[in-house]
Parts: sequence; structure tokens; C-alpha cells
Amino acid sequence: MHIFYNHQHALHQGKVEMFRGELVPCFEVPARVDHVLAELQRRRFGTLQAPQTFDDAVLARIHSPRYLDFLQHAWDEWVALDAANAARDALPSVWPVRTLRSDVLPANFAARLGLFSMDAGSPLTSGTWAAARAGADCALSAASHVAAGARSAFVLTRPPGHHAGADFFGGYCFLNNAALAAQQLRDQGAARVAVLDLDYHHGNGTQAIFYERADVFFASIHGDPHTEYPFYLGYADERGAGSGLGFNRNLPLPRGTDFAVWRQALAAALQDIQAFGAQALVVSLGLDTFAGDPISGFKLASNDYLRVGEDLARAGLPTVLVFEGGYAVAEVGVNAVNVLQGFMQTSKP
Ligand code: SP5
Ligand code: ZN
Repeated sequence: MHIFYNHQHALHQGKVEMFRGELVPCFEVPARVDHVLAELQRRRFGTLQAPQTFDDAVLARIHSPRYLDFLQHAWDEWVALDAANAARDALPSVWPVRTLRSDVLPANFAARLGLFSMDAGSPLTSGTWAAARAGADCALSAASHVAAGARSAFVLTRPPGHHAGADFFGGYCFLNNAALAAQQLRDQGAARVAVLDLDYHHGNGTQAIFYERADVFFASIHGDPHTEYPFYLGYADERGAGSGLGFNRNLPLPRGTDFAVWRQALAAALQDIQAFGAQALVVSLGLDTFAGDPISGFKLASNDYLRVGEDLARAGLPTVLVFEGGYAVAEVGVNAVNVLQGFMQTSKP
């Protein structure tokens, strides 16, 4: 399996996120990806592949021009406000909810930071754009590799992507790597693409991006948004809209769900993807379903991830796997590579 590794991931290194009225150390840290890379090397699994570089116009297939423009220049504007800002991350503190206007682009930087974000848990840092931009190149390269005939590819990157919408960041995500990969597969000839989101948290960004489209099916298994982040999307009654009606499937599960029950949801999602007639699959591979995850509530064990990989392989589709969440840092490498190993040791049906 070719691994598209983001060599620039550590340029994004948030210091703190807002949690219960306090700034606490970030859960989404560079060591996450370092552990996956170390485990790949320890098992001699896969071959690292240098990504191609893609034009910004490719990003604009998914993200709005004004959001991309904001993200690219945000750090410089933050430091321009006050030179002392160079030593601290930018976190939003005001948002245009409901009756407030989001059509006007304010001149004030804090106002734009809020306009283009969904939470105060996703610090924007000096290297955020460079890291996220290089990660997008990895996702696009992996999709191109699979579109050209490879069975599979793994995108090893951070920051993650699935909470990022067409025009906002949040949930530690800035550019939606899975959505970019799915669009690239479409643009390179796959008529129907499925995105299967296995992160503990609902992939609100990916769902919203494809919600009114019939050419990209989105399925997600995640903690029930009644109690779990991102709270405001991910319910079972969200089935798509307009021509996308029937092309969205959410499978929320309660905190505490174990692998036996989770695996039945996986079977249901894969069945939907088969019925849809997907020609390619993008997996948002969050490993925060692990029992030891510090911010999540499912109960998967390390060995279960071998079975996850096997189940994914039996779908028999050209597959791009994209690294998303997973915050049990010491175990995330073993868990991620278990999925990849399970996938590779299983032949198509
Ligand atoms: C990609 C991804 O997995 N994003 C997840 C974003 C979750 N942000 C909210 C985190 C809330 C932290 N709760 C801490 C609980 C400590 N017991
Ligand atoms: Zn997550």
C-alpha cells in the first residue's frame, strides 16, 4: 500500500484549546502521526510516496474562495494585530449564529475568525496553512493514485479534515482531506464515490459538502450527537436533500458501544455503499473509537482494528484511507496500522 505522508504536518502545533472555561493542552498533537509512521516502519508496512503538488484551484472544488483566502492569510493578519500575537495561537470568541449575518465579510480579524469557524477548540497557528495545504496535496495524490488503478492508498496527515466545511474550520480540522479525495476520484472518472466516516465524531463537514449531491454517498458511524461533539449534525434523520436525498446515512451509537455492535453498523453502512453502486471508497479513518481514547466513548480494542480492515477490504472497492482523529497517542500507531494490515491481508470477494 502506498502511504502519502505529510512531511509538513508538525508545522501545525496548537498549544491550547478551550474546554469548560479553561485553556487546556491540545489533544491533536504531532506525536499522533509520528507514532503511526514509527509503527509503519517497525512492521515494514507500505511504501512512503512523495505527494504531487496541486493547484489551489483544486481546493476550490470543495472550499469557498473566500475561506481559502482567509485561511491562507489568517496568521499574518493575526500577527499584524499585535506583534505579541506571534507567541500565541488564534482562537475564535464570537460567531454569527442564526439571526446574525454571515454574508458580510467583516474587516475585523476576530470577526472573520468567528465567521469561518465552528468552535474554540481548533487553534490556528503559524504553520496551520502550510501543514493543512501539504496534507491536501497528500489526499489529492492518494486519490489520483487510486483513480489510476491502485487498489488502495493511505493518507497519513494532520491536522485532520472531516469537521471542516466548505467555508469553516473546527474540530481540529481546516481543509477537508476526505472530501478533496472524493472529489478528485469523481473528477478523474469515478461516477459514484462513497465516503465512509469511521471517526468517533460525526463528519459534519464532509456530510454538508455532499448533502445535496447524488454522486457522492456519505455514511458515518459515530457517537450520538445528542451527547457527543459536534452536537449539531449527525442524526439518523439526515438523509440528504434535493437531488442528494437518500445519499446520506448516519448511524449514531451511544457512548459505551462495543465492537460487536459497532461492527453491525459497519456492515449496514457497507451494504448501503454497495447498493449505491460506489466505484471508489474514501474512508475517514478516525481511531478515536478506541477504548483508551481520552475524549471519546466507544470501546474498540486494538485487535478489533484488524477486523475493521478486513471488513473494508471485502467491500472490494478501490479505497483511499484518510487519517482523521485518534488521541490515545501511544496506541494510535498500532491501531491505524492494524486497519491497514487487515485490509491488505484480505483479498477482494
Ligand atoms: C477530528 C476529531 O476527532 N475532532 C474532534 C474534535 C473534538 N473537539 C471537542 C473535544 C472536547 C474535549 N473533551 C475533553 C473531555 C476530557 N475528559
Ligand atoms: Zn474524532
